[in-house]
Amino acid sequence: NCHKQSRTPLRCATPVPDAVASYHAHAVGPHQCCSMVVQTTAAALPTVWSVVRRFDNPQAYKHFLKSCHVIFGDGDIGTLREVHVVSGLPAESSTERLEILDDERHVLSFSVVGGDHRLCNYRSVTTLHPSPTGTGTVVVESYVVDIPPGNTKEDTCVFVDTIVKCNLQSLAQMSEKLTN
Ligand code: A9S
Repeated sequence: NCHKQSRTPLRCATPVPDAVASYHAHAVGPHQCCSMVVQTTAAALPTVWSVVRRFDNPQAYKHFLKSCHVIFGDGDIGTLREVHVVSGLPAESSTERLEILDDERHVLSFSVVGGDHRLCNYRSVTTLHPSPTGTGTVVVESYVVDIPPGNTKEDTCVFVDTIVKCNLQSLAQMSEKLTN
């Protein structure tokens, strides 16, 4: 039972390259929180992107997911997927809409539009950047989400940051194996 949030002009701070900074500048409502996770990997950007861009196959690196079915669309913006979650989390399933898929700028964004879980109005943006050291890739993922009733902003960010960190660590590991 998610409600539409009225968005205030508050913005999430964004220490990322200028070209993609606007993608990570979320409008954050009064009962929402936002955060960002950065992960570096030795894997080449095209390799990492080949994993990230597969909106139909998030369970390849998101180990909290046990299955994913595309329920509408063919990979373009607006495609809907339904993911099912492994046991042990306060969630069963999530319905997610592809919002941005930019193969030139390496940007993927999806929003949560339904399902059986507590993360109402979740939206994330993932961008890839060539590492400033010359080899490897920097992955930046930011999100905004409603603070569930009974939780604090801090709780919510710790919970979601933990999931996103696990996902990005697993993405890095997987991409490094594909590179070698
Ligand atoms: O899938 C992601 O990229 C990120 C997150 C935070 C996903 C969260 C989740 O899918 C669960 C893992 C099931 C946890 C949702 C939407 C709700 C949860 O409670």
